[in-house]
Amino acid sequence: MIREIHVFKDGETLFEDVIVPNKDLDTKAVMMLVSSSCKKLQEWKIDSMEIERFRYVYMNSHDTQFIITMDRQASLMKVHEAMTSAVSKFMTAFESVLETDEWKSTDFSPFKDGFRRIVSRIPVKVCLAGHGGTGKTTLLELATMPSQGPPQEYVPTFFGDKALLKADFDPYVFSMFDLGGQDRFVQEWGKIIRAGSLVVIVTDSTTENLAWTKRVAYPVLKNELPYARAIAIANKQDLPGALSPQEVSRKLGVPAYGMQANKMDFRDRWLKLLRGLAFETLDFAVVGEIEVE
Ligand SMILES: Nc1nc2c(ncn2[C@@H]2O[C@H](COP(=O)(O)OP(=O)(O)OP(=O)(O)O)[C@@H](O)[C@H]2O)c(=O)[nH]1
Ligand SMILES: [Mg+2]
Repeated sequence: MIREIHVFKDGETLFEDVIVPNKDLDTKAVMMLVSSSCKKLQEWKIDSMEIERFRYVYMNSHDTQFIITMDRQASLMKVHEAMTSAVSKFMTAFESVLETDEWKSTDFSPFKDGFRRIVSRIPVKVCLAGHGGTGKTTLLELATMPSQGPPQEYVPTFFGDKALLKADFDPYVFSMFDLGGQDRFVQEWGKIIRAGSLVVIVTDSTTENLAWTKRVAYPVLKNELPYARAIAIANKQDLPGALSPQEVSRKLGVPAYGMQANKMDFRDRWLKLLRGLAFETLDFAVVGEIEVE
């Protein structure tokens, strides 16, 4: 997922667009560091550096430094393409002003729309992980098929499924990966979830299911997506004996949110949770940092 872009020339900021602010690092200090490396790059070469769960992809053109901040976990290849499109777009509009002193008095803000369109073209990969029957496919359909309503029957998913989700997530579009949760499919997860940015751990809020999640799902997720962000869904809150979201959070070591995925009324809540995870406006965990008892 692309989070920010910064464009610098002669130590001045020409343009910046921060879609999801970075609360973990001192952005100004990081930008100084990255732009100093960026200045040394040959024209149109792309390089990158990683700090914690972030990746800074940079390019130097017309003595102008372009730096895109993304999640470390996401696909570097797609961001290379995005970088090339962004710089081309910027040059088409502003090449002539960059060649003289005119850039000092130019308004670069119209670049924002074009940049956001580029961001929208790379779907953010969201992985729904959890044991069979916990409600992953129900959640997928609750989000993506509002006219039909969530399924009431349990039809196990083979391997995995995916669907695009466009909602109130602008400029992001989500590609939802619904994993098959039966034990025989878990060994396939590694291949399917590669380069996922966001993980939703789905539980049916029972003690046995939480134990399975920690024993079987955690090793795969931690191994494959250590820098991804995760929340847990404490699903099936309507069933007698369901553990509360607080208990689920405590047992899983991941903030958990209560849900009843088979009820249409919960669609808004579900979309808000996804939005909060993408924009980092709710409590979440970084997969590699989840503590297991
Ligand atoms: N009572 C109750 N049932 C639910 C809830 N959410 C989902 N279900 C039902 O639980 C079953 C779960 O089915 P799926 O969503 O297909 O399960 P899944 O996690 O995709 O399972 P796999 O594909 O095998 O990994 C369905 O019968 C749903 O209707 C809920 O909140 N409460
Ligand atoms: Mg399923």
